[in-house]
Amino acid sequence: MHMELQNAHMANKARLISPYWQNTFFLSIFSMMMAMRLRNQELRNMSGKPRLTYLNGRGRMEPIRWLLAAAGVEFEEVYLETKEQYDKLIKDGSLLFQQVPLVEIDGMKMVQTRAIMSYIAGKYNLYGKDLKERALIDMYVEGISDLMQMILMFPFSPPDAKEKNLESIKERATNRYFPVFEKVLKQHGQDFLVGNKFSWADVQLMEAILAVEEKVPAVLSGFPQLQVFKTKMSNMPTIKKFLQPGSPRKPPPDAHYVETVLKVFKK
Ligand code: IBG
Repeated sequence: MHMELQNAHMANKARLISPYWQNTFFLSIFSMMMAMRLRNQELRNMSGKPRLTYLNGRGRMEPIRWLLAAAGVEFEEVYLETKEQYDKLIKDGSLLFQQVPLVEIDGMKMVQTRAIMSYIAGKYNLYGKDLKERALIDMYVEGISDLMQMILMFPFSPPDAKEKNLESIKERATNRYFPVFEKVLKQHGQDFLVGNKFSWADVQLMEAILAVEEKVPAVLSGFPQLQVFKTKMSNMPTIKKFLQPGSPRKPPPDAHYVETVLKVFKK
């Protein structure tokens, strides 16, 4: 009898205890499953499409769009329309220097246009075969970036400076930058700027040619090599696709775009 009582007592105790053990057991299974799900999501993200966060316009993101498109890489875009969206990115710690472009790629939150593009160029074999080719690509890309910087700032120039700034773009393209690439292409007689192979420099030059032509339609008239280069680039399948309507390529900046930039980044 005593034994029976004791057994009954134990059983009661076990019943009292069991919900607790059940709870912790299910809780740990649940958290393990959640952790696995998160890890899966992370892995899926890492092998998934890069995600670009910027305004719905060219600005500093456009050369990145060009490079990804030329490499045949699809990407997703998040457009900043309000200051609140931008402030939230800063608050979340997504922007290392509180600036966009932001590109989420391979599990990284990358900022700084130049770093982003070097990574993409390296990853997709558009960055030369050795350090010296890479150095040449860097020089060409930086030169073209300096020209593009003038085009980038143009929509923000005050009305009375527009004419003068347009003239500077034309002058720099014609007398400083385009002659360099005309000469390079003429000298080696190859289709691409560096190493007889399609590279980041070609993509950057193609973008610049089209951007300057939008402002100065006859700018290539004295550059026969660049005309041929432009035609060949336009026919590369990935670039051809990017130049077609409906691609992620953005239109030239308009008044609404300028307004949005000023609104989003207002201090
Ligand atoms: N060195 C950085 C890079 O290359 O990524 C500069 C990035 C940068 O200037 N980002 C701007 C920004 O986030 C947006 S592009 N500004 C907020 C801040 O507080 O600095 C702005 C821009 C446009 C067009 I649009 C021409 C020039 C700049």
